[in-house]
Amino acid sequence: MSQTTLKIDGMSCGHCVNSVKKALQSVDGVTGEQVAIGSATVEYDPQVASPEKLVDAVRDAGYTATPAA
Ligand SMILES: [Cu+2]
Repeated sequence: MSQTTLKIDGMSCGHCVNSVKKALQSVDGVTGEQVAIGSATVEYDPQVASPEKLVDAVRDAGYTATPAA
């Protein structure tokens, strides 16, 4: 398993946290995520998912994600 942290812009409340959580959970290969306002830490199977896919999923949900490296 790999773990990455994303910086997320555009989140302001618990609703945003839930939206981002759902978006991350919808990505194949994601096995766990901790989401707070402004950031998310995601555990994923690197054979299936990638930081790029996580960023895309968050972007589709309407937020701006940047890998925090
Ligand atoms: Cu919100």
